[in-house]
Amino acid sequence: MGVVNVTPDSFSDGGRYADHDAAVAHGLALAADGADLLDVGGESTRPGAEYIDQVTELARAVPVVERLAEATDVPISIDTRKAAVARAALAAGAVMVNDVSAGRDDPDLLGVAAEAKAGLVLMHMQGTPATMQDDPRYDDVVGEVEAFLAERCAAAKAAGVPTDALVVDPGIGFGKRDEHNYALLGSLPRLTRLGHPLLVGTSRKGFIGRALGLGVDQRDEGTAATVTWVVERGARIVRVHAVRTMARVVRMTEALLAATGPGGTVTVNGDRILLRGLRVFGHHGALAHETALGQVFVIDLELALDLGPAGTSDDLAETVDYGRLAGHVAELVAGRPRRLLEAVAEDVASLVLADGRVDEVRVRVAKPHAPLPLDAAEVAVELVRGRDGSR
Ligand code: PMM
Repeated sequence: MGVVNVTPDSFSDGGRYADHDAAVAHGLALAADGADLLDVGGESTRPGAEYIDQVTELARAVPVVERLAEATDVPISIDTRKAAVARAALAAGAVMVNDVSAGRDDPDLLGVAAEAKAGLVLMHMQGTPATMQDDPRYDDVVGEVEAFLAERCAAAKAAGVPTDALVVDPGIGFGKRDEHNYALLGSLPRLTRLGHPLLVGTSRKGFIGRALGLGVDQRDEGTAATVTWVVERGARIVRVHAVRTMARVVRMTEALLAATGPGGTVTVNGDRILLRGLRVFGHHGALAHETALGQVFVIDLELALDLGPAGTSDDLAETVDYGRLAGHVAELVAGRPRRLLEAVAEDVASLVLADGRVDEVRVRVAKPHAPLPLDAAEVAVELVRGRDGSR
């Protein structure tokens, strides 16, 4: 997805394409450079940017959409938070709406996308562009972004947008500190499990500038590193400024993936074997009566591995036999007493990863009858371990 900003103040190419002729020429150049999508925006959403009125945004973006739609077959998306702008751009030839507010700023936008049978990008943002970088805070950024995107997908579906029209985006740099951006970039496979194509926009953003100590016009190599990273982890669309360079980076990353399969700790295709609610009697605990009397532990497992070979061959030998695995885990948990649930979970993770086909495992160990001073529904620990020892 190539960026065509028709704004005087966008952080990267702001001002240069403010004029319609120049924006159209830039869009056509991006199309020639290999863009699969052109994202036309008339409102800057860079940190600190002020809200602009509908009339200005319409006047900036819609003529550019119209002229690009006439001049190229590359599909066009409209980057807007306003239903009226989305409606006019769709009428002018756009086929997708990219809403950085995910339908919250103008709830009519969801209905507009539904009616036009358009694609719809729902992005996470904490706050608004004017204030989002003031003091972003999260308890669990990945969990919160995941829950937000799931909720916005449900809202879009309720407004009539078909499931297969939805694209989700973690909103890199939108109400996020660097640590939040990195946490999200490290957890993209989890977001792919929402079941919608994942769009990621890292191009020339501030966290790259801070990592390299470089200004906005010198961040394309840093952007290239992030593009490889996100494609390997399941992103289907990357929103970039330097289309020719990044199209090559994507093609090379895809060639590597095709030849070698996904590396690292996580299967890029999101394949999983789930084993939930395995109840085992064991003697783990920090208290003497727990070790003496024992109690029930409930284990949930999620294994990331490529299920393609077994799916094709229909041969159990090509995959993890979950029946056998359940037996081995039950034996382990019923065996050596451990003081902490963390240690039990770590033991189980090591056992699962002993099968070299498993790229990553999520282990959850719950103690339904934990001796707690207060009334609590459940106590559990959960950890994720990768084949290469990553956490
Ligand atoms: N980033 C910008 C603008 N629009 N839309 C989506 N879906 N995702 C993004 O990451 C995103 C976006 C900011 O970059 P710009 O000012 O260069 O357009």
